[in-house]
Amino acid sequence: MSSSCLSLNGGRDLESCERDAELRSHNAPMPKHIRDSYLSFFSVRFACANPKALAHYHESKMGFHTIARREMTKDCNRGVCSEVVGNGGVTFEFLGPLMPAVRNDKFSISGAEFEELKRVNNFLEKHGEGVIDVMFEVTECKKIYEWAVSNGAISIMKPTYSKDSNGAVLMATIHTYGDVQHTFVQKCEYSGPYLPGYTLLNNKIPLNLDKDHDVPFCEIDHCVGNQDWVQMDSVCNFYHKALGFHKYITDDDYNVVTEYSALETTVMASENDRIKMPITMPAVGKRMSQVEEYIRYNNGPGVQHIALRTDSIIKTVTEMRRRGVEFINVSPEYYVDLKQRLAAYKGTPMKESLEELERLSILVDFNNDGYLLQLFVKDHISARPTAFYEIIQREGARGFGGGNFRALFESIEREQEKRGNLREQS
Ligand code: TYF
Ligand code: FE
Repeated sequence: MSSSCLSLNGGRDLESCERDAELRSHNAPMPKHIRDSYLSFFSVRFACANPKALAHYHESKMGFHTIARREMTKDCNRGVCSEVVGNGGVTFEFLGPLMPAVRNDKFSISGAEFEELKRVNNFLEKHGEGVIDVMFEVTECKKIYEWAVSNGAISIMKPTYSKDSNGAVLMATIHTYGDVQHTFVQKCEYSGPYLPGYTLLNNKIPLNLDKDHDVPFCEIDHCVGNQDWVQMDSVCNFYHKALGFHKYITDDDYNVVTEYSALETTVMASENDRIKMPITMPAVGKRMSQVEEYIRYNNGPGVQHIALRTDSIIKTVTEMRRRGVEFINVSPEYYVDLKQRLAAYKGTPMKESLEELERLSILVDFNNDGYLLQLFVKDHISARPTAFYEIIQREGARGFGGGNFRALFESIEREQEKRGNLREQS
């Protein structure tokens, strides 16, 4: 039995793990034509108590607009309702349970709807509000699903068509770390704004939006998954064997910072590198790592941050700050040090002024490929100190901000300390 089966078996018995192991294709990598069928992130689904409230937060603070919703109707959407918001190429869906997951003949609800209701309720009870499904757009849903399941992935939904007047979509869902899922979405000449079966909304004019006040985002850049002490290798193996992802190599040296924040990261990516899923694990250090704090409050592994890529971070951050969003601030010495480091930098010239970046507390990292600008939202998405957003602009650099890790993690620790969750380890 492989270790990925051990840690990701969702409590299954040995026998069913062994059956899967037999099906597993003798260590061969996923064939290239299947690996090539991953296109990009499609959407991220959150489990939450009140989808309209979370959608409103994203509209008012982050410039999203509501594009669709799943409403309770006579004959469908009886278990979970949702709000779908978008900004540029970023799409989020907020799922909220319509009732407790207790079978009751008074409610007419289909088997599949009841299963989804159970998953959302279970997620909320165990983890609070957070990311339940990271969805990928693909061109070969069935092939990816079948490869994944025969290489150890636990199925949640086998490939299933759904359609409406805008066309059809083929979707399948598997289980990944914690209680997080991946759904593979294959559009079959589908022209609607999200998925079949949703009520489409035309209110493309979000709150406060005139041209000078938008919050530009392009796409989801990466989604980081926090693991607990033993699962790192098995999770990375799972992304490689079952999903056909590869290890994405960058210059970032996560080990340099273990003294401060005690974590280790391996970035797993799709063939075209457009889907990046860094996998992070706590490491032994002097202090309680931010990953440990997450694991404790999330009650296990889960998605820790979602990085949203923008092509004008100054505009995005200025507007988010104007709307009242607070960001993690690094110490002023960071910019003294940065100026010295930049003086020796011969790469891509920076379009942005350092004064403005400093005023907005934006972090800068650079190497031979180019530079990147990044910043982290201070408040978490839910009540718990768990998931949060990163804002990132890439100008050639393909890393994750390695040069900022030390200053960033020290700032994150200051916030952790305020919560009473930073202890010296003995
Ligand atoms: O994605 C990254 O690697 C960077 C840095 O808990 C980072 O955004 C890594 C771990 C973490 C916070 C930030
Ligand atoms: Fe990140």
